[in-house]
Amino acid sequence: MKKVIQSVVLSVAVAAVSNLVMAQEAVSDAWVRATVANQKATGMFANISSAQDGTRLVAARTDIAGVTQIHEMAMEEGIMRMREVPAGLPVSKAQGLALKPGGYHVMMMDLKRSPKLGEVVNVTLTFENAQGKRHDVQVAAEVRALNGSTAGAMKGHDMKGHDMKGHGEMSH
Ligand SMILES: [Cu+2]
Repeated sequence: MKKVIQSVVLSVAVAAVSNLVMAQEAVSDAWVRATVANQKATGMFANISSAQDGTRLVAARTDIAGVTQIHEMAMEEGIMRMREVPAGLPVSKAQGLALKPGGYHVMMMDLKRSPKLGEVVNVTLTFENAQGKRHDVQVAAEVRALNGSTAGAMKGHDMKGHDMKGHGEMSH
C-alpha cells in the first residue's frame, strides 16, 4: 500500500514539473527572410501548435529589430496589403497557426543590422492562454534566402500602404 502511495506522489510531482517546464506551444520550422542592402524590414515565419485551445500569439520581439509586430495580409481596394493585428492571432489546438510568406507573419522593422544567410536569429514569441496569462517562448529562426520556396506568392503586394519607412523594398 505504501508503495502505491509513493508512486502516486511521484507521478503528481512529475506532472507538476512538466507543467512548469513545458510550454503549451511548439514552434517548428522558424525562419527569417534574408534582406538585401539597405532593407530595413523583414519577416519571420514558422509553424506554431498549441496543446490548449484559446491560445493567442500576441507579441514578438528580437534584438535585431527596433519594432516587431504581428502582421496579417488583407485585401484592401483590390490590393493585397499587410497590416498589424494588435490583438494577436489565434493558435487553435486543431490547426495551429502557420506564419508564412503571403500570410500571417512576424514583422521585423527598423532593423539594426542585416540578418545573414544561415545565421540563427533569436526571437521571443509571447503567447496568451485562454485565462489571459502570458508567457514567452524562445525561438531560434534560421535566416533563409529571399526567394525561398514560396517566393513569388505575393507578387503584386503593394507596400505603399505600409506606414513604415524602409518597408518599401520588401517583397512579402
Ligand atoms: Cu508585414
